[in-house]
Amino acid sequence: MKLYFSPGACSLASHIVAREGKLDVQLSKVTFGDGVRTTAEGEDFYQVNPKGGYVPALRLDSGEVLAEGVAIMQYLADQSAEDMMPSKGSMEYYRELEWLTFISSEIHKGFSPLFNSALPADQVDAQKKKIMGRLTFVEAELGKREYLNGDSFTIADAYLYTILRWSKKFDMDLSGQPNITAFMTRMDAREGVKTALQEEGLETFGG
Ligand SMILES: N[C@@H](CCC(=O)N[C@@H](CS)C(=O)NCC(=O)O)C(=O)O
Repeated sequence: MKLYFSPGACSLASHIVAREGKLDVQLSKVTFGDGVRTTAEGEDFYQVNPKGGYVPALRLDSGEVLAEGVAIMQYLADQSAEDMMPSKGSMEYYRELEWLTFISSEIHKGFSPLFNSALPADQVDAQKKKIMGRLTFVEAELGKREYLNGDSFTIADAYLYTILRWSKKFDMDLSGQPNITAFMTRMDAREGVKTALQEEGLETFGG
């Protein structure tokens, strides 16, 4: 399998799942240029992911390409012998889907407008306030357990960690959320996380 990624982007979550799952996944770095996106192998990335040339995308051994981080992470978890996803049909499974959807639509896509450097300052402030509001719920939940869906790592943790790394880039202070901060530290220490960060040339959240 080959994972198309951009360093520190949301594709890091799929990368972490691949490494936590001890899977044989090769990497292909996508370079974002002006109207051009090229893979490490020189392919036109818009052809690899025709939905819009965004990362992550996973090329399966069959040659087929799977896109959308939430689908990729679940696919990788299913390929792995590591337990990173609750059993289908259990209540924990639906909780996992609840977390993945919440992170995708409420947190990940809450951050997305901030990457537009032309966004007016009042909208930047409003967007940050909205994200911090969503994090109030996450903070309370992480006070009850070590990871989002229990006391062991699941794919939703990789996703939350990846997105919350962006808080530093946008000067959002998480120190008032001790449970979230402890979660980030816990994630920083995981072997799969350290490997994925090192392969993307990134520092841990704690630095
Ligand atoms: N719906 C996609 C969105 C992925 C996404 O937002 N990717 C960003 C990086 S974090 C990207 O490649 N953005 C470039 C673009 O949208 O043109 C998913 O959940 O996987």
